[in-house]
Amino acid sequence: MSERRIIHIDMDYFYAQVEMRDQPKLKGKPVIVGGKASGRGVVSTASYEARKYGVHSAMPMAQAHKLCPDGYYITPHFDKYKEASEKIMNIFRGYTEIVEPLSLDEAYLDITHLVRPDLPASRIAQYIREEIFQTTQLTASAGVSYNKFLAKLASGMNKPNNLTVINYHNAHDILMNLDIGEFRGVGSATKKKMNDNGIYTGQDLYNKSERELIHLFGKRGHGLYNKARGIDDSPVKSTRVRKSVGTERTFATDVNSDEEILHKIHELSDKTAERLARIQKSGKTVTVKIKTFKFETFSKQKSLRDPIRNETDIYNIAYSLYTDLKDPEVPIRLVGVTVGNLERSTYENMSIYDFI
Ligand code: TTP
Ligand code: MG
Repeated sequence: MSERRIIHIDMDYFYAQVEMRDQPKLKGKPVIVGGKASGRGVVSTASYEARKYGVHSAMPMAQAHKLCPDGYYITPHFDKYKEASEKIMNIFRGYTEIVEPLSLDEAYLDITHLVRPDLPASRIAQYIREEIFQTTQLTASAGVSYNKFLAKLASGMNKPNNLTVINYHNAHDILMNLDIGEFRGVGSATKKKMNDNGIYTGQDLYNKSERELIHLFGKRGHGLYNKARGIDDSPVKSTRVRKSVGTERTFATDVNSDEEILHKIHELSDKTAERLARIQKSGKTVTVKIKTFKFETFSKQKSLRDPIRNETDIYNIAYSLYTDLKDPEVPIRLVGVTVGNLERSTYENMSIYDFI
């Protein structure tokens, strides 16, 4: 398999972080999100402050209460987590089409095609983390490497709010020192069997022959042998084809000035063009959305004969849609520009972003 660049992104203490964002008095406090302590509720997750008390995911709530009696206990708000999740997945898809979500808060991204000598994978990962924070006010950790196994390992190494790179220089040392339980696919039963056979670390695993591992673990033996060597050829499996690319912004205060709103639409058209260029797509529909100060949403769409992707074309159409849509009396709080009905770009409709 040729050289790849993979990012694994995982939000930090996800449910708890969302709750702490929305209730600032919880900042820096031990926060535990989960079911009720009565009955059989378990911990969904805990803030890092609560983890210091030994509280962790899947622990019975009653036990968490014993370990951390002064913690702040919150029942989950799944709609909020879902909303944040959609936002981050949307950000990922603005960078690459090859996104494999693993859960609400976690995904693999194959960004091989985006990397350039002046734009290393780690910088792209940093941009993604920044965009997540700007959009959701939540922090994420990222791991960057040349395969999925190592990217995921990396993202967990310096949590929370960090970026970790595993490359050909440091991979071997990291793997040799790794507890055997940290290898992907090694659950508690396998871990016990490993320990029974004298395997406690990556180094111990590395020292076993492939034949021995196949003898002990059957079909999985080959994969384990490779993991100890940092080899993992599994592809990032994207789960859906992207149908549109859009960007939206909420104003700090409700706005009624056409000049200001059109300025924003110009920026959003630029941003959308940039995203289209990254994924090498053009689209045949442009949609402008506005949300009024009363939270009513209106949108208007135009379908085109030929696909477009450059910032000027997008802006021109968005401009006319906006003038049709906007009521001069009504201040707005949010504006969005989306290009849909996507297809692969041809040279003629490329934008300046293709040449920088
Ligand atoms: P994780 O990413 O495993 O954990 P986390 O984001 O809370 O913390 P971190 O990544 O910083 O270690 O899981 C994501 C969310 O999934 C988590 O916030 C809550 C939910 N979850 C459960 O409901 N039950 C579980 O057993 C686990 C592991 C997670
Ligand atoms: Mg997480």
